[in-house]
Amino acid sequence: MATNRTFTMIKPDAVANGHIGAIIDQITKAGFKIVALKYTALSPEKAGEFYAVHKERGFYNDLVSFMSSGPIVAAILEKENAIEDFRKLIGATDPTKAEEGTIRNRFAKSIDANAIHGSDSDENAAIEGNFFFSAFERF
Ligand code: 3AN
Repeated sequence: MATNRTFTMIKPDAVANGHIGAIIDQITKAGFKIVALKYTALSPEKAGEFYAVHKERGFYNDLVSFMSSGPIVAAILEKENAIEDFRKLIGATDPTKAEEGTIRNRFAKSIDANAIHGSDSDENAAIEGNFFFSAFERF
């Protein structure tokens, strides 16, 4: 398993608000190497599949409709200690609690439209990366 890789999505709110470039800049300046990158969109079915672990949560339907509301940027990133360091870089799920200078602090508007996703474990990073990318799309 790729212990130094994480998976991210720049969410529809951050894409719509024109923050793709600034977010990728912050990610690469923090030392993450881009292994795979894609500008795409999730259908409601695909978003439901991606967030299946949250199926029982009250916010699931809103999350699925938000995540399929517009294009996203998906990426696999590589760095030593990638999972933990990337979670630090993006900040808390609720942007009002996200530390100053984090991606969510800078670009997120609310807990559901929170600009960016970051995997929470090596196992999920591999599952999420495989959801979007074939072996031929990784460098
Ligand atoms: P994170 O993205 O910080 O790992 P998760 O995995 O717990 O957070 O939740 C997945 C996504 O579900 C979040 N990125 C956010 O968009 C949404 N979410 C989580 N908790 C809530 C909540 N209490 N209310 C609304 N949306 C939520």
